[in-house]
Amino acid sequence: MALRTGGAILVENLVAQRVTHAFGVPGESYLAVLDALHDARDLLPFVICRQEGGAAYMAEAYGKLTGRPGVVFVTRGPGATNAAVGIHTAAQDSTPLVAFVGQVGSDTVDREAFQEIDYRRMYAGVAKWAAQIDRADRIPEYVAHAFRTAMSGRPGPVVLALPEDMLTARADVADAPYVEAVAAAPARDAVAEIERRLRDAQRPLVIVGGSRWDDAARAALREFAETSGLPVACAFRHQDLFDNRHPNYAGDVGIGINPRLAARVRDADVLLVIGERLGEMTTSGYTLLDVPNPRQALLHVHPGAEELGRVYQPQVAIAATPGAFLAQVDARAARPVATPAHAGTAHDDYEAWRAPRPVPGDVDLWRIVRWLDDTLPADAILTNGAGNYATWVHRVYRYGAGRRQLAPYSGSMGYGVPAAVAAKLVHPARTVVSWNGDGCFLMNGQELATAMQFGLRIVFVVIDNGMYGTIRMHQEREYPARVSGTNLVNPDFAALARAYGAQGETVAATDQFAPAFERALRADRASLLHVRIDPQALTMGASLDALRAGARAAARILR
Ligand SMILES: Cc1ncc(C[n+]2csc(CCOP(=O)(O)OP(=O)(O)O)c2C)c(N)n1
Ligand SMILES: [Mg+2]
Repeated sequence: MALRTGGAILVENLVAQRVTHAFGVPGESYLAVLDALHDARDLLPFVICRQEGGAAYMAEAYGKLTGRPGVVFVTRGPGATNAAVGIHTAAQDSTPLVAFVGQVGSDTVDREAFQEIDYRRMYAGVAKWAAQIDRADRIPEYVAHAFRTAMSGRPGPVVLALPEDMLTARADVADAPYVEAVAAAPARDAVAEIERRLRDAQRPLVIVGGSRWDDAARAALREFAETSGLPVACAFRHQDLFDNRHPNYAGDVGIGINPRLAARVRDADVLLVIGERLGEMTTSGYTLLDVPNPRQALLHVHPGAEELGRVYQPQVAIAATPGAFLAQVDARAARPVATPAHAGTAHDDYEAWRAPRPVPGDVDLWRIVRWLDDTLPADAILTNGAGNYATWVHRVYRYGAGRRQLAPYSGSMGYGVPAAVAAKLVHPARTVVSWNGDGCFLMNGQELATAMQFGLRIVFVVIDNGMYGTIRMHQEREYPARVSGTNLVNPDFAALARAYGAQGETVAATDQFAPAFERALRADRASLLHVRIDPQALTMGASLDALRAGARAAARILR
């Protein structure tokens, strides 16, 4: 009999799932797991973080990049509550993630013992599955089920609580085998119906998004677009599913959408939606399609059957992964008879939308991001969180064809730093750029210490406008000149980076950016560029003063 502790059984089952990195913050609640991780340190490095929010975001980004669940370990109550932001992001972003949470022992459970929470109830509304492993001999069963659940259908987070005495108990049990996501493939007659609808369409559009894409599915999409001639738009923060330089690329259907693209979605007669669940940000707040009966004929392909018809009633609904659908659909049969030049016009609209416009101040983010677009390699990974600073990369930088975008569909701040840490760990040879606002950066800037500890040469950029600019933008529109809760007094971010041991530089004019960025790329460690922009450069189109004047004028008209 080979008796192992619960901690050892758990870690060895994660190794069996070929997990390459576990992220977390330690707690005395799961010392037995830490001890087992010591034995497994060559196979399964434990990436020690500085806050569980950062750790959970890293696991989420790992899930986005690999399609396999990111693994995060956190302690009881405070650890579990700190981790919530990453678990919620995994839910909204449909990302596979498994969170392991320490739990009080069965000898004190239900007394509200120190840091005790029932995680099944706490995460019931957020996680795909929240459970507790009460017996060490059932760990392999729970881990395999958790991994399959996190990856299958519409992927999402699973939370497993680990009672302390269960982790130190010993059991003799076999490890579970490596599990894969459950395949979901379409029925042939439904695919034929989609081909027929597209063939007859006058103003068709394809929208892609969601998870469960892999390189083969991306390549199949490209081939499908080229052969069918259909224009392809990417959903909010899924801009890397299709090469943005491709003549069939129509732009991103997200926040601050190109009005011409919005019109194209609204006026489409046939919409083929692959993998995307048509969330609020992709539909301009549920306005681009009518609820529940869209005017467009909606052909909806999504791996989670429960997402089909959840808001919009499709005319054809297919529960399949993007790859399985694209492998079956015949692009020649789907080629619309009536619309040869359709995709080219859509791409021209996209190019016009990303053409630079004047901005106030000495730092022009339009030109800086265009330079990044020209310069970054074909396999670069760009991460960001939430804020107006992100609109520049979303609109000007061209993703896809190997370039990856790691950005929260959940619209959560603080993602850019930890996501970059995960990206550089998973892909050490690739250029990783972490793009942050001043507000966003300080939500998880402490993970700069993690980047230093693990020797990760990431380029962090902080776009500093001295405010929570997005909220200020809404504030100036709704309550002009009544600034409340949005101004920030910031540290010297370059000096802060140097204090962490990273390279730090300040950029105060457009022309300083490129040489500073090149120095950052050449550095032997992480670097940070503190880019100070004019607070007037609040949005890509309108200055702060213009927003305020516009809101006041509108208020006068209403009076
Ligand atoms: C975790 C979290 N808290 C609050 C918000 C609300 N929020 C959205 S954008 C934003 C401001 C972002 O500020 P910054 O990073 O400086 O970017 P800016 O808009 O100034 O470019 C806030 C507070 C959010 N989306 N996520
Ligand atoms: Mg800001």
